[in-house]
Amino acid sequence: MAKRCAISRRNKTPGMDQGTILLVDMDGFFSSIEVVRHPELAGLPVVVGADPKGGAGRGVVSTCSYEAREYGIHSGMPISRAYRLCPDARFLPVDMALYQAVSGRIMKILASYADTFQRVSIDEAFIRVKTDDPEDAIETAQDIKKEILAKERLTCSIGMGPNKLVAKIASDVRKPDGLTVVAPDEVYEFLDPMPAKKIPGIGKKTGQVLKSMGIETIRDLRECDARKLVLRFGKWGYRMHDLACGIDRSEVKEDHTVKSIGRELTFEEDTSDPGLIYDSIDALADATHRALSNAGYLFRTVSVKVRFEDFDTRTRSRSIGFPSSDPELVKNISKNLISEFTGVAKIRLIGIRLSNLRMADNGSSGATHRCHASRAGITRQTSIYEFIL
Ligand code: TTP
Ligand code: MG
Ligand code: MG
Repeated sequence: MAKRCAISRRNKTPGMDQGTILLVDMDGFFSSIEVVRHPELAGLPVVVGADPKGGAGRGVVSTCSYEAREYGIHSGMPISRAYRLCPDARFLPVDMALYQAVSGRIMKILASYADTFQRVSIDEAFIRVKTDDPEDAIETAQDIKKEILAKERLTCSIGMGPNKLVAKIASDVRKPDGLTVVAPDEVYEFLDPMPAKKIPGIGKKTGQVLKSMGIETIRDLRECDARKLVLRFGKWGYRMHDLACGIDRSEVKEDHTVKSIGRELTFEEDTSDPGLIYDSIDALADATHRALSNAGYLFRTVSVKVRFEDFDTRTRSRSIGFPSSDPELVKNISKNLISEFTGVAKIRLIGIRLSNLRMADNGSSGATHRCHASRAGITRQTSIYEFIL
C-alpha cells in the first residue's frame, strides 16, 4: 500500500527542478503474466526459466513469483538450485513473445500519463508528470496502478521523487503493489540509512573499496569529502557524491533506442573443448547478428562474456572504427576475444553482445543469417535487449 510521506515544496535541492518523476516497475513480471494465463497458479510458487530437468537442469531462473521468493529463489539463480529449494514449484519456460506483447501494451498505458516518458527495460519506465502539486502526482500514480490492474490484471510498484535516482530507489522499497513517495525535502532522510550499494553504479568492487574507506551507508558517502572520493575514483567520485546527496540531473528522455543486443548460452556440461566452444561462438554470432539485422542496427563494439565452472565471470570488448553489419567480423572478433579464456578452466556459459549501435540507413543492415543455436551441447539461449537509461 502507499507510503504517504508528508509532502512539502520547501527546500528544493539543486538538481531537483525537473517536476515529479515516477519509476514504474512491474511485480514479478514474467511470472505474474504466467499466473494471468494460468489462474490456477495464483498464490503458488511459480518459477520462469530454464527446464529444471528434475534437478539436473542447467541455465538460470528468469524470475519467480513472490511465493517462490519465500523459498530463497531469485532471478539469475541456477535452475538446479531453485529446484532443490522448492521442487514443488511450477517451473515454466520463458515465453518472450507473450511478455513483449504485454510489455508493449503496458508501455502505451504508461506513456499516456506522461509529460515525458522513458522506457528502461521490458517492465520498467520513467514518467515525468507535468504538475507542481504532489497530490496530483500521487493521484496519477494511483490511476496508473488501477488502469494496469483493470486491463492486464497485473500489479506494479511505483517510486515517486524529485529526480530519477530517488524515484528508482523508491520503487524498490515496497514490493509488490507499492507506492513510495519521497518529497524533495525528505531525500536525505530517505537515502541516508540505505547501504551505499543501493546507488546505481556502486557494485561489489566499489562497495568493497568504500568499505575499506569506512563508508557503508549513503549517509557515510554523503558526509565524505568529495575530494577524497575523486582521489580514489576519479570523475566517478564526484558523481557518486552527488548521487549520495540525492542530486541527479539526468533527464527523462524519450528514447527507445536499443543500446545493445546480446545472446548467451549455457552448455549442457561444463566444457573446455575448443571445437564446441568455437562452434558455439559461430552459432551465437549468427543469432546475435540476425537479431541486430532484424532490429535494423549496425554495431561498433563486440563483447564476449565467459562464465567458468566456478561461476567466475569475465567479459572482454573490442571496438572497430566504423559502424558495421558484417557477421564475419562478429565471429572473428568474438573468437579472438574468447581465445584468452579457452584452456584456462572449464566453461559453463558464453555470450556475445553487440553495442555502440547505429541505425542502418535503410532501416535494415542486410541479409538475415541462419541461426544454429539449437545444436547439440547447448541447453538454452537467452536474449538480452537493453535500453538507454
Ligand atoms: P525485474 O523487474 O528485475 O524483476 P521482476 O519484475 O520479475 O520482479 P520485481 O517484482 O522484483 O520487479 O525484471 C523484469 C523481468 O526481466 C523479469 O520478470 C524477468 C526478466 N529478467 C530476467 O530474465 N533475468 C534477470 O536476471 C532479471 C533480473 C530479470
Ligand atoms: Mg519488475
Ligand atoms: Mg524491472
